[in-house]
Amino acid sequence: MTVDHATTLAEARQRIAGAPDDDALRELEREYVDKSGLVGQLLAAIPSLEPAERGAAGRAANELKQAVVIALEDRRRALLTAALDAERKGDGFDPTLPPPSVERGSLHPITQATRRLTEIFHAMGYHVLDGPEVELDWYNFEALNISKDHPARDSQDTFYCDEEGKRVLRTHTSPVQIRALEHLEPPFRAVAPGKVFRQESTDASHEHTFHQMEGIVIGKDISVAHLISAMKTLLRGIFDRELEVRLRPGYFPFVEPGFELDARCPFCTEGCGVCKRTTWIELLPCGLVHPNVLKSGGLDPDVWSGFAFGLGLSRLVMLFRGIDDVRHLLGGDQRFLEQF
Ligand code: FA5
Repeated sequence: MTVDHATTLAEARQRIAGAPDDDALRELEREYVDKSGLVGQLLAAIPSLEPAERGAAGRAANELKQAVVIALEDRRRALLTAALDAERKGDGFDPTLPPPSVERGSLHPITQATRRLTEIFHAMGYHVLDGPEVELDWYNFEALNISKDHPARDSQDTFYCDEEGKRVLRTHTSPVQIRALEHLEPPFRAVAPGKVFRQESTDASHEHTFHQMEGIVIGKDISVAHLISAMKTLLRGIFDRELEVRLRPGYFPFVEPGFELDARCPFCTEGCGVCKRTTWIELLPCGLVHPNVLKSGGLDPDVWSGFAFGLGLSRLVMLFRGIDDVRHLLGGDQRFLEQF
């Protein structure tokens, strides 16, 4: 196969210079440079030449290839520059400006708090459990020692899901206590974060849908001292330091005795807006698991005992983040959410 290299190169350069776009350039590249193209054919023909001619033929074919490749690159660059110039003139695009900032999402403050707290509990050996939001009346009330006519039901005004009142939107995360008792082999420790629902009029500190985190520890000879110690460890995990706690009596049918646990305000020493000038913040209700609850979960109260607590996650997040109205949390207002 013989070609006049100078003429071929001149013709290739002319065609490349006139190529209108990238597709046309790719087509010319195929025609000249690829294995099946002209240069490929020249190289493939070398073994059939006289040995004395092979070296010169190889060099000539490679020089032709190099020259065509350079011409292709030059044209590509020229087309790109022309496109940028056109764009710049057209709509003010300036490739020298930094690109517009990318809008990044973030985790909801409740999710952030849930992850932080479950990490702390996980490190203390707690299982992290989930439970259904549509719950049977048995788990939400009966098994927790709250019978049909129990006045405690009034404090947890309930959304019923059927006429017979068998299914409810869970009013607290405590039903997971019973499910944990049913499924885990004692002794065990578990927390269950999640959404709960109450049919009540809303205000800055009451929402119909909010988050709690239940905790339950079952073992032998569990006492209030264990409960206090666990809560102090939790506080150390949150605040990175020791905080004094105190118990006030509290009534919940599923614990006996029941308490409200307060912690020394982590933000002041003499009273501030967060602790309403008292130097104490209400942290959570808690207590020792009632024997009837242990029985509902299939455990013998003469052998096993335990403590339980119900952290108001939504209120804790408000406290931490300085949020003045619980309704912002699930309100879906992007201006609120963008702050986190
Ligand atoms: C209970 O729900 C119990 N199940 C907690 C418990 C668990 C007690 C285990 C003992 C042992 P209470 O109704 O107080 O208790 O709610 C617990 C927390 O949820 C409250 O301290 C508060 O922080 C939060 N909370 C209650 N109602 C609302 C509401 N409407 N909006 C936002 N947070 C609320």
